[in-house]
Amino acid sequence: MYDHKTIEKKWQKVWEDNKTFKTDTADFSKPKYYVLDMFPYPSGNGLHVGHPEGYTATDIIARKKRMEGFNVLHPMGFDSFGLPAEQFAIQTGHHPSIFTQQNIDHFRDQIKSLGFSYDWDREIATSDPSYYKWTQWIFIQLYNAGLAYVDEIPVNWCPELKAVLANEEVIDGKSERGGYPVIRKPMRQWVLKITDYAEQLLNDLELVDWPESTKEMQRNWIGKSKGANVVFKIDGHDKEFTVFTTRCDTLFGATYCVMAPEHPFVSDITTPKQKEAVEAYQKECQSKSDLERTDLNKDKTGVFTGAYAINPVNGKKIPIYISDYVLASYGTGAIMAVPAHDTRDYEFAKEFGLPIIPVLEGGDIEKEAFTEDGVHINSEWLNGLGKQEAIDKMIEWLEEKGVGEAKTTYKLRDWLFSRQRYWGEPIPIIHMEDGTMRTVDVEELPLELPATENFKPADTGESPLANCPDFLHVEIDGVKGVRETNTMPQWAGSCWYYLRYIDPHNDKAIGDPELLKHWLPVDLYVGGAEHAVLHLLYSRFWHKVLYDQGILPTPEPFQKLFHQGMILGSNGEKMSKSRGNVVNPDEIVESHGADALRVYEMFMGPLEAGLPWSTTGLDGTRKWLDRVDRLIHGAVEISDVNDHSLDKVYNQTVKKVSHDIDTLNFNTAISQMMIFVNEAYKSKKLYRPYAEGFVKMFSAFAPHLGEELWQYLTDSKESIAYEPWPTYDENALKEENVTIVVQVNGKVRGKFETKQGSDDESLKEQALGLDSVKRHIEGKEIKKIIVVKGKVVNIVAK
Ligand code: ANZ
Repeated sequence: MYDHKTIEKKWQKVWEDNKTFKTDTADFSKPKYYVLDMFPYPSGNGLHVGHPEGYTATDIIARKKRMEGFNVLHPMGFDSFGLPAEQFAIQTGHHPSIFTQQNIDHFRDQIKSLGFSYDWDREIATSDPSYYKWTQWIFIQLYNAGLAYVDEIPVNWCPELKAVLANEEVIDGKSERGGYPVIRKPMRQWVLKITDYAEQLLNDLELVDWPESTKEMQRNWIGKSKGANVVFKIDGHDKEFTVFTTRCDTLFGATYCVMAPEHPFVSDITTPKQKEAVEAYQKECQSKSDLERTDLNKDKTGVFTGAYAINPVNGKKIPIYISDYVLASYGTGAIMAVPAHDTRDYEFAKEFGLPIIPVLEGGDIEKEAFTEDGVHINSEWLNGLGKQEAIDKMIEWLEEKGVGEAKTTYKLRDWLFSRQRYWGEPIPIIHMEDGTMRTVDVEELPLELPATENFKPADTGESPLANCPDFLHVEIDGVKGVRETNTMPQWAGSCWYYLRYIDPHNDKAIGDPELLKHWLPVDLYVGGAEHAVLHLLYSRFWHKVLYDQGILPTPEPFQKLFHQGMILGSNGEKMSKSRGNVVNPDEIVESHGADALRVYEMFMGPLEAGLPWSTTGLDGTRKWLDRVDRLIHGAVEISDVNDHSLDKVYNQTVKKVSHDIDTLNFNTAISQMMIFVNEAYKSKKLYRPYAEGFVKMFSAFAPHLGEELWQYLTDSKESIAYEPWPTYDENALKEENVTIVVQVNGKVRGKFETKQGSDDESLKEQALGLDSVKRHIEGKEIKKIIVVKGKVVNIVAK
């Protein structure tokens, strides 16, 4: 058994001392390859066995690309602002900055113990002022471009966390982190206008090589919907309101309207008789999340406002209700209800005894809404038309009468960007006494977080920074002002960190434009699918803004994206402290070694699959590494003469391993290496170039043992990291025999069958062995033998 503890430490020290994996990003002489991991949030729990899964995958690719002659950028850093550090700090009384630094140090040690080939000189932490200086700088660019604004809006307020959460952070009415209840509450907030980019974010998904499921999630999140706005007058009021509908062709079937309980008209139009019921209902809805409200299976609830709308196509008076199934934040916050053809409207109409008028032929509206296509009926001048024709005709009519228009709506909302928290980037804005707002001068960045001990959020939702008078009060040219006290959400730092790695120490710009131009986009990005609509949408948005400003050279940040699956507990359930099934990577590094952990995680199954941990599997992997170690260390003869016994399997192995790494099929690459090792043992002889080629491939997976074996095999003092990746001979792979024609002095004298890819020596030997050939060279001297591979052996004899 090889001594993993000694050799792993040894090689980690060599790499560190020699800066083996330092990248010169200004070296444009080689093709570039930028391979990126989603950087970790340095939690107090330390590294999880899930982290090394993606990190090993990218490390194998980085190592292969280096050996193929690419200039590889493979960095690592820490997403170190955010709620958990602050929660922990509040619970334990430790300052988040100290706690975060300890966690980063611990994470870095753990990551280094796994032998990843990161360029540590590029390490970044989002909570480092030299980093967040540029996060603040980007915010100023957004602000100056009119993409950051303040609004009084109903937000997702989590009383337990004392924080406002983005829609993306609320799942089933609970906070994504912690699972605490979330209510709706109006508050003054910073918002980023991601909606301005809805169309580009949607269209440019075409440009990238991403999992289709992730693209689809982004498409759904953006939620483009083509339809029409229709204006309804309110009976007895001079007010009118607008509804958004995707089916304006069903307007003749609209038998009532529904406003969201928060719709600004509700209090005005509600009759005195209905007031009490309406207000009680509004209050009830406050605590429900959008998701709960739109749940299809939920019983429909609502209240009549007492007011009536006038249907513009037929002048009919139809009642206006409020109901929570209509969301304030989508479309116009009001709908026309067509119960005959919309399921939710149907249920509501049944519940409240409202008329149901079919306007499409088909179905049985006694039983349920008919939501399929049908020819129009009960619709005067639309009768007989199909769906699209009727929609077109209705839009034409609405526009002509001035009571509506074609309209495209998006589900995407502007990004709620402020948090009432301490542990985040201060928003670089000053509110002046004269009512104006200004950005902090760029020369003054970073606007550092004040070092306060008083970082607990207030119950009011006011940010802890409001408790720091030195931070708060400023005077500019004699005018007093107060700083913005909200901080940025955790997503801010991770929106652009991949840019900073390219030029991490630049204090004049986010990055040198030449370097950004050379290195963008990221060629391969690997990380969890849970980021499909959060981080991955936000960073595309920022990237596009900076692209539009000419700061970045590409419209998209990440060319290829891959999601690794989750490593589950041995019981097949998610690893969690409460289940007691968490595997600690430190223990595995200690007991089996980092190489074993790496190879095991890559061998568990397809990278994208969720797979259960198995201790026997890990033991088996370690045994295989020992077998490889013995193979090179004398279990078979390493020979300088090729006996050809391994020609085929070696070339097959190079081909398959190379291909499988490129397509991230690491498990099958390992299987192929196992086949090679078995064949080598059977053959008892291993041709030296094959041993070397194998060790090179192996070193991408198990770099410590790989280096050790390389040193033993070649006496090289150099790291294997920049040795050329092995190549293979396609001919050696061919199964079929070929017929070789043998000529003597230009005349055909015989032929023979032989294995494809046989080398010249063996072809000559076989040719000279033929009886028909022997006859023609008898007594002559062989001057020359010319071999045309796979075809002819030409013997010149005199
Ligand atoms: C009348 C109608 C008739 C509708 C019909 C559908 C079918 P998507 O595709 O998701 O955009 N709607 C509009 N605004 C809403 C809101 N704020 N809250 C809840 N529902 C809302 O859906 C658009 C459809 O959802 C709209 O078209 C509207 O109902 C409803 F046979 O209008 B429809």
